[in-house]
Amino acid sequence: MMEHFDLIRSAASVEQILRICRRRGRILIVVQNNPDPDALASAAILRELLSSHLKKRAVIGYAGTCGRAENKAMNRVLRIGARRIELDDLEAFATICMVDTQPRFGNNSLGAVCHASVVIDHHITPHGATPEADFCDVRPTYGATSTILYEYSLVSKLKLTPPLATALFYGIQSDTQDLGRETSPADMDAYLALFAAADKMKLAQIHRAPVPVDYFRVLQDSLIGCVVAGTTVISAIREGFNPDMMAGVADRMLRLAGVRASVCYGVCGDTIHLSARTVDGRSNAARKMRRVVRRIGAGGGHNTVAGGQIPVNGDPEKRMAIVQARILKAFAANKPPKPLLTQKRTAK
Ligand SMILES: [Mn+2]
Repeated sequence: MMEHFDLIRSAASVEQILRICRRRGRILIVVQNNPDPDALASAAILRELLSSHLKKRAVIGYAGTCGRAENKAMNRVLRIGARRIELDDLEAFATICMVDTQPRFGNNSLGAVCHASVVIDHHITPHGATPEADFCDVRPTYGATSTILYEYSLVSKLKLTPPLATALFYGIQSDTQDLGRETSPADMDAYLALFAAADKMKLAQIHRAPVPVDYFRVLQDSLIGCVVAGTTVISAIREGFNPDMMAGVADRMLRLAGVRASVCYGVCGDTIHLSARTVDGRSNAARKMRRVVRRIGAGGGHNTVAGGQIPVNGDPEKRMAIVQARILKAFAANKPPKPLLTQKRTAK
């Protein structure tokens, strides 16, 4: 059952992490600006590990918002307690750990202003580099950082309470889309082992979390502005009150028959957030995403899942037009875009 895990590596990692975090001072576990379930679960397990082995209570923090309804529910229902951290708060922490993100990633603005002691992640570090940290455990073949943390729990004999098992299960489930995307054998082993221990009632509360009316407003907006170019579907959102919505829309639109790639971008505050999904890994979503954001933003990801951020810097409409043109160029090789729905756009 556990033959797919890299327990030797995990045991060495746990030893290093505990050695680094043992020093005096408070510990901050940094997740993405808009933390996803994989990040929240990974952070919760790391905090538990530090608490049980070092008797130190770490804070889980992010610089943006925990906006997606399911993620909010997860944070609350499973008592993860991740909270917003201001840049000024960073001084209070002696040791900074990062999970499911890396110091120079665009999805995490804390990394640019502090030194990370520990990085645990499954995203590729661009240009074949290693993250700038005292210690890192980066496994790009894994479908979820949660799987790495599950291995840590095994090698450190950490008892997983039902909420922690539920968090890890949901982290793997959502990052791999129920093992259907970018999944390694280790993810499958972890998922199966955790399924038995997960609290199904709490999982249901998370999966079916109530959504605000803005959710439907964004959905409508995404359909009205949607175009299909070749086998790529592109959705645009003018007021995307929460960056997580772009990923949800990109996922949803990938289901359109005949489509091989789905990109959604939208303005959220002073940033255009992008999310891309492809049907298979050969099209390399991350590389195309990096082409879209080149010199005007940041982005990356995996073969079939990618994300990016571009500062608005002026007129959002103009910027969106530029972004749309770049997406077309990178993902649809200048195929002419056609509106998805023929109905007339209703005046706002
Ligand atoms: Mn992840």
